[in-house]
Amino acid sequence: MTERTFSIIKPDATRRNLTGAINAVIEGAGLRIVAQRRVKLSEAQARKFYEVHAERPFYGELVGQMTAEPVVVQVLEAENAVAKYREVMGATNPEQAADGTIRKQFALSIGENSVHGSDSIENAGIEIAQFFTDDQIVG
Ligand code: DAT
Ligand code: MG
Repeated sequence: MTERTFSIIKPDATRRNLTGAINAVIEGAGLRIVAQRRVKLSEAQARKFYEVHAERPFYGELVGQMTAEPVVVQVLEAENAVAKYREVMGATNPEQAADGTIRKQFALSIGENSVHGSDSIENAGIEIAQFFTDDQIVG
């Protein structure tokens, strides 16, 4: 079934001019970029987006990194988009990411790991709605 997932190209990647290279991997895997915008996250936006991690020791560092420089927020569409993008991204820790994945190719560390992707269909819907209205998504 055609599905949508939410993606962020993180500051470590936008800073190194990797937006196009990452989009090439995304599109090469058959995911369609059906919405995309460059934005500098406010601290409130980043805290809300990652609020499930609020109690984790790295939360402050994560919010700091996500707000340091612009990000690119995206909606990706494909069959099984959520699982497919998780596969294309690779493991959270780039040392454990498979060859050819975005994180294996581009991530600097477990924290600066270049991309975010939703971990469930339900969260994809919640995350997309934080950044895009329906009319901004053109499938
Ligand atoms: P993912 O981004 O693969 O879904 P996650 O949801 O567990 O991973 O964590 C969200 C982000 O938090 C992750 O992309 C980078 C940061 N993070 C996770 N674990 C970390 C750790 N042990 N040290 C530093 N940052 C971490
Ligand atoms: Mg996650």
